[in-house]
Amino acid sequence: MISKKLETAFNKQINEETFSAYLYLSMAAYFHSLSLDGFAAWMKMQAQEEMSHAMKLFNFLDELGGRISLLTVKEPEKNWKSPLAAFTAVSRHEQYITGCIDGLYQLAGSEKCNPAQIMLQWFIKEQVEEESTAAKIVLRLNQIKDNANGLWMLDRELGARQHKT
Ligand code: OFO
Repeated sequence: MISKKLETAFNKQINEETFSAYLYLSMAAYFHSLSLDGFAAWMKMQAQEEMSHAMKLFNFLDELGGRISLLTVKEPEKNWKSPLAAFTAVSRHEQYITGCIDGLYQLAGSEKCNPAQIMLQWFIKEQVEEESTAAKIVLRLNQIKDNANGLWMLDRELGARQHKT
């Protein structure tokens, strides 16, 4: 059985992950508007990954006998001033999500919920990867600056992203 406090926090995290999916889909639309279809494909894949995170939490809360309660998903931004600004926003967002996961993990500890702590270790590791990937792309975009060829090459590279196995 899961405590009410932890149940509420899990429901909030389901909402955060769903918002992440929504934010990245909005970025996909932004990149399509710039004809950067590789960037857009990367974002669409990221959005799918975020929905799989939401579902992991959803299924886990259900298994633990918690009551799932879906909250309003806020409207994401629609425009960024450049690809660099968009990926800087990704990087900041992932740092924010890491903070949410860390808080949830600590709450699972103080509520003495070992299964939740064990499950959340997967998310802790995942956040290391999410932050590192975003930081690397921000670095590349900073190096590219206004170089159209560099942007085009990165677009091709990001478009080749494969689903995680
Ligand atoms: Fe779910 O990791 Fe990003 O937000």
